[in-house]
Amino acid sequence: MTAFAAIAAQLEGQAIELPSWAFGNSGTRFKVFGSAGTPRSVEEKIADAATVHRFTGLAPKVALHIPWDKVDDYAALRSYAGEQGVALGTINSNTFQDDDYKFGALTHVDPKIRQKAIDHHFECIDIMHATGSRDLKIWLAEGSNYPGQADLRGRQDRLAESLSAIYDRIGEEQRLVLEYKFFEPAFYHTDVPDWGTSYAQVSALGERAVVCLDTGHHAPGTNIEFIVMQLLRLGKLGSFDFNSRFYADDDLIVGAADPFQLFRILFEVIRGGGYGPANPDGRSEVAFMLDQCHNIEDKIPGQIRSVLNVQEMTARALLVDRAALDAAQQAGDVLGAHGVFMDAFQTDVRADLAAWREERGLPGDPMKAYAASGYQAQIEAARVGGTQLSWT
Ligand code: PSV
Ligand code: MN
Ligand code: MN
Repeated sequence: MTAFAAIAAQLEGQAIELPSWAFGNSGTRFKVFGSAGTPRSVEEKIADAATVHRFTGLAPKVALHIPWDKVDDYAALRSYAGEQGVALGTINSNTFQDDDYKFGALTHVDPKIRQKAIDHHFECIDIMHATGSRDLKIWLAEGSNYPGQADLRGRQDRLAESLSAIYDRIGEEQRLVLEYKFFEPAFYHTDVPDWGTSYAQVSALGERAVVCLDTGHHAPGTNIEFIVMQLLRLGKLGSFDFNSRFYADDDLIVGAADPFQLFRILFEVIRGGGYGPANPDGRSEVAFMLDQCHNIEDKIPGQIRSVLNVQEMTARALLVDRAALDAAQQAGDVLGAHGVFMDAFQTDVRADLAAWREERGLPGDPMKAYAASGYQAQIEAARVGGTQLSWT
């Protein structure tokens, strides 16, 4: 049996949730470029996400951002997604685009503004009941720009109180997932800047509160796989927002900037039991999601490339000979252990994965198959008139 054949079964059932906002136009503060075929409705975003799933078999769910994806009838949206072949996934709240939140939302000094932000999360929970979603993901754009501007401790206490009100409202089968980010839009301090703060806040809430690790939200040089290991060890890694960064929160295609880092992260995920298909019972509570924007490239192939990158690095991480690695580590064989690790990273699995896909009725090369499918030309011709959706 080849090394790939030995791990092939563990690729079965891998699922990577797509963000609805990846299909809208996006850009930087300098310019948002429009592109032909961009969705004009939530339904068109879902249809594009379902297309990524059809070509890859890897993306069975779409995450929504509220209010970007606000509709009147979420049950109908759920049925529409089902007809397209996908399910609705994580519901992301949004407290970063309302003037009332200039000085904070869940941390604001004014109880009326805090309650408004809490009510927004209650609305998200109602939506989750209609969409069948498990996770409420909270990222807070809260902080301050100048030393002395805010009472850091008071804000942390108010955050704990607000989160507790939200947590009390989620259903038995639902989870509260708290994302951290070290800076931006606030530049001096951020209220949930790191995994430790997120961990402290969710630990105070209870079992169904967990941490979201967005790979783009760390300072340069941070050992992200160490954080992955620690959160898994503590039973608090809830989900990933995958993307790539060179400088700050770049939101580039996962695995594009630093494929080796993605490999190291996925190795720790597997090692720590966070990758279901490699576990004896085939289960894991860690959700894989993308959080990306496609500013200059076509969005659907951008998402196809992304999920393939995650699958490819998962396969390579599964190839690590754990017994040999363990033996070398125990023996203090520094270069031997490193060699075992690098052998797996440097294995080209692309041909094996193409064959694996074909065996399952999927295109061997999803990028090529999408380009040849005519879908892009079809949406470009059909989606004229109306307003193209953008990231916000
Ligand atoms: C914030 O930078 C973030 O990573 C959060 O997950 C938001 O919900 C998302 O970006 C919006 O793209
Ligand atoms: Mn994110
Ligand atoms: Mn981000």
